[in-house]
Amino acid sequence: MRRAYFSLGSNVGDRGEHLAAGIALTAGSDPFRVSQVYETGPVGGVTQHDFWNLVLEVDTDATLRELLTRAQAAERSRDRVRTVRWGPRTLDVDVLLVGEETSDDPDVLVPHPRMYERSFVLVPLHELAPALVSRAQLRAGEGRVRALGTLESLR
Ligand code: PH2
Ligand code: MG
Ligand code: MG
Repeated sequence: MRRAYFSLGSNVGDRGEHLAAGIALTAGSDPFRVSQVYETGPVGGVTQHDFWNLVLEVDTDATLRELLTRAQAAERSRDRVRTVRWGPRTLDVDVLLVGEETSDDPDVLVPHPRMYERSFVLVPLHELAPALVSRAQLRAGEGRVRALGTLESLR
């Protein structure tokens, strides 16, 4: 059993509904916790709507491949269309960390190679697991982030 962390984001359509479906499909029947929802400015140079982002923590025996398959099934269930890299999307589910595991598989790099640059990942991850994000890392993160409250309170 180990603890896995995922970053979920949405900036097209009903963001709360997409995130709720993403949590359910990514966690499966494993125990999980979620951060608050954060409204975040788009990072990466593409002009687009603000995102809702959160971090999902799952205690699991699933392999990294199985977790990736769940994350991709969650994205497909929301009719995610891949057009512009880093562009608008109904649902993005990225694997951040899986216990102590590292992966250099190009399909799923773990730890996520950009997670420590992005406030929309660092702030909710720090909320759930303060020991995993240092103050210096929090300060170095890029992008505007504002806590909105729990997903349930927004739906
Ligand atoms: N995802 C990206 C690119 N930029 N910006 C915000 N605020 N939130 C995201 O989830 C996001 C992004 C690529 O996956
Ligand atoms: Mg992403
Ligand atoms: Mg992604």
